[in-house]
Amino acid sequence: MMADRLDVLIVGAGFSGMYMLLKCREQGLKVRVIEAGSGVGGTWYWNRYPGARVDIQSLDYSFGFDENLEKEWRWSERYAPQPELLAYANHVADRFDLKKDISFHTKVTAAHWDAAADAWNVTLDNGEVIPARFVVMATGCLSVPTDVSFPGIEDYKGTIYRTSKWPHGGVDFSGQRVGIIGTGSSAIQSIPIIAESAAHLTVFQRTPNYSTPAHNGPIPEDDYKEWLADPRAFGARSRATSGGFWNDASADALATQTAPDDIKAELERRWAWGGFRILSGYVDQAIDPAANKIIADFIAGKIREQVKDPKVADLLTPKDHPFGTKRPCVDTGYYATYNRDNVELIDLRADPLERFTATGIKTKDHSFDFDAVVLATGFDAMTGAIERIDIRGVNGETIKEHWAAGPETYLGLMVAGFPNLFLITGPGSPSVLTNMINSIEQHVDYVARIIAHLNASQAGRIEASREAEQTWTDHCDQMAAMTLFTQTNSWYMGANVPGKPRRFMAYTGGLDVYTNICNTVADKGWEGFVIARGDQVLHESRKFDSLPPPPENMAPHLLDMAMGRVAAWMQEHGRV
Ligand code: FAD
Ligand code: N01
Repeated sequence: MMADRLDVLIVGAGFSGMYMLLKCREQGLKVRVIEAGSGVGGTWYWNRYPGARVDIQSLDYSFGFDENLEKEWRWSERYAPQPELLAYANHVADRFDLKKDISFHTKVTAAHWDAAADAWNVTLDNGEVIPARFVVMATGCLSVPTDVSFPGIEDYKGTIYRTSKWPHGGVDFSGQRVGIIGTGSSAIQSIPIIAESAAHLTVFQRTPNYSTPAHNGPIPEDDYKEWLADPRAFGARSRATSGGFWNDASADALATQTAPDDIKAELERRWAWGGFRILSGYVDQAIDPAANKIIADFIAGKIREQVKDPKVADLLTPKDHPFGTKRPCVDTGYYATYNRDNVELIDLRADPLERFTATGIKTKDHSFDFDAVVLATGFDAMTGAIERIDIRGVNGETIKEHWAAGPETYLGLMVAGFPNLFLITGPGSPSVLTNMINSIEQHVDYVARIIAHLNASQAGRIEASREAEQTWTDHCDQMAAMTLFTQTNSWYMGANVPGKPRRFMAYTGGLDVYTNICNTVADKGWEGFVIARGDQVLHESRKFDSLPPPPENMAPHLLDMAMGRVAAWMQEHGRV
């Protein structure tokens, strides 16, 4: 069944898809959104597990494109809980009357480029095929759970829940024996709440994570006043940072060159403020292992302070990765939960999980009976949702084939050989290293600008050149190689999915730097892009020349360390 041709087909109705829809409407485009779920909100639609909330303060994690929207919405807490975030998504959808252009309960299964028409033929799981000039993948970076399974799981007679597909009516664990597998952000948020109602909770931990306290509560008075005085300026300040949120970042302080008492005072101040502030006290933390260890040791001390049993505290202390190289967690009462009589921690490194049984889980040394097991086992991040769609570009190559060695993009926005296909917060953009809502707005605004430009110049298509894609991908790889990020088996590196190519997937240069690069590319007349109509090439700029200059203010020893790692990377990848 072939539908009428659209100007733009958007996949996904999370914050990315919703805002993209609005921007397309502003241009009078014929647009439709396809969403697998039955409502808007994406992440906040699916992840309804107990304790789910943002780890970026809500005042920052809000759209900034409409002054009236900002003024009429009030967050009730510093870190909004999932129901409120979902209510916000619905408020945005209703306020701008978005739902009428969204097809819910529908999945995009394929998108094939039709060169003769300068358009995509998009196939849905209901059999419909929709021709669309542009396709926007607003499919989310953390929207597809990993395919994790365990021997014997089909024999288990109790109930299995996934944090990322939580039942809409909630779950009552009162009086139940519950097991939870995983100790990432989802688990760390849900464990304290599940422990309050369950008769007994067993946490299966393979790798401990660093977590800092949210100190959730009312929005801090000072922040609120500042926001009220000028929401525009508040948002602009956030967007001009590397992380897309104001984090009181130090410009040049080095942990290795600061007196221990001063470091302690500074880290205590940041710990007391809560959340991610601890990440941005010292500029050498992300590059110099010695500096990183100072902060990691401080957090280890905080874990010991909170957990009464020293053996449990030790098990909960990360030892295999530098602080910040996995996304740090932000918790409410996580460590103290292990002081409860009804909570136990099982170290899967010492006592590996062997199988599920009819009544629970068998590890090497123990058997456990559970009424319910929660899988908080994570996502096939950044590429998972895109690669699950059969996307075929100009040569019939699939995007999965194009990314066989890891994702390669131009600016995280487009892929060579896949014209008129845009990624929102795709691999190669700052994305998951930032306050996502600000990254989403920047990307959507930019894609809307590209589409407007093409329409104004009566062009049929835009494509990233392979040269520009290669230069950008090398730049992303080199920027990541400077840091400690690449030394850790994280989902950022694709390491949580067996067989997934190992590449640090986000751009580490910061949202501020990245935004400038994107604007320069546009100002220079769409550098790195080929713009055409049918056989006629209207604009051809194959090289990308707008790399940012090397960091100016970096301490010499840090620069040496970072450049040494880049040189090693170049050698290893034959780029010398
Ligand atoms: P999503 O919200 O993931 O939406 C993508 C949508 O696309 C989904 O609804 C999905 O169903 C749909 N979709 C995917 N594939 C298809 C298909 N083939 N066909 C049809 N529909 C499809 N970021 C932060 O900055 N701060 C936070 O505090 C934060 N907390 C998070 C907490 C959790 C539990 C998770 C999982 C992520 C969190 N994130 C956070 C990241 C979060 O994903 C982003 O902030 C943001 O919500 C992403 O919006 P999005 O619209 O790009 O993607
Ligand atoms: O997933 P994760 P998540 N056997 O990948 C374990 C965002 N988010 O859903 O580390 C045993 O972090 C795995 O162990 P290991 C945020 O960006 C934000 O928690 O592989 N264990 C790990 O402990 C976050 O980073 C919030 O050894 C297995 C866990 O499962 C991202 O989403 C809240 C296993 C997975 O942790 C993902 O977080 C929630 C196996 N076979 C999510 N397989 C906020 O706070 C996996 N594990 C805003």
